[in-house]
Amino acid sequence: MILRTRSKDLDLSHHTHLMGVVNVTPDSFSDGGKYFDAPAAVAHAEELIRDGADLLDVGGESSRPGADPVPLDEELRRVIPVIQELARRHPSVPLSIDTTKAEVARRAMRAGASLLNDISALRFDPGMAAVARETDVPVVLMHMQGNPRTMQTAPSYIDVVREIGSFFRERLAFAEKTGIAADRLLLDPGIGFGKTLDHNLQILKNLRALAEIGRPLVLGLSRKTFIARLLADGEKILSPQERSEGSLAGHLWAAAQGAHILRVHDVRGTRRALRVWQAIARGLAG
Ligand code: 8Y4
Repeated sequence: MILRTRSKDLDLSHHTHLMGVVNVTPDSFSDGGKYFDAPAAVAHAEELIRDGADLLDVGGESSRPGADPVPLDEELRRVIPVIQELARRHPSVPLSIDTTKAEVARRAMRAGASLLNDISALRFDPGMAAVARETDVPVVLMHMQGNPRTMQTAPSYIDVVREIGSFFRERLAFAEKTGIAADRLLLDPGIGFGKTLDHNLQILKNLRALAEIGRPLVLGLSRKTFIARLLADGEKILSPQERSEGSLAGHLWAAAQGAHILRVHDVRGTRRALRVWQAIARGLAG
């Protein structure tokens, strides 16, 4: 499965790709806002590139449960300078823009981004499908029940894996109808987006069924709440930094089930663990 981007072609069949998370938000839930200003975000992104990130996901709107939306001008002010500088310094590293706003996506592509990561799967902004079609970039279609402000209130499914499968088929049909080529579409079950702990575990357990739809699977579970819940010790909820081993366990599981791209904070640790895991899976070094 080869994904063509403006920066480079990604051959997703040979190894699990790592998408490094570059948060450009003051309330970034796992980096404590350390990387808000553009030079600091660029420096963090460059560390992820050195650590072996295959691509980077740049986002300026926190998607944490309960988070408030960010106004357009503020989101642009955060992400555009970072994308511009990274595209100039690292033209062969594909940059994905994490946004649900068509105008942010359009300006990000002009600034050098080469993928669209829309957690609403082209549903929140009626102009988004046209931007995707016109810029011709690969698009991640992520599943979410509800919206980021309300999604964790009362997630409810009869069969979460089947419902996500139906959602994927509906969004693939919508995207193709608006003129986005099928070979540019990626799917993501949206761990934590309108899901209980058990929903997240059901999805991970049955990832193969979703991979069988035939489009590359993107998965984000790094430092998410479900890991803290599994590792909770009494009342004390683990901080994002304390969720690293749990995240790694989830990432290795997802890779084993055929996930193509993992959206991770700890690129270096995940890359090193995957190298060992993949050598064993192949029964060959190198
Ligand atoms: C619960 C806990 C819910 C944390 C959300 C979060 C994903 C993503 C994020 C993902 C794709 C986060 C932007 C960070 N998660 N994009 N974005 N897939 N494609 N939020 O799973 O961890 S936001």
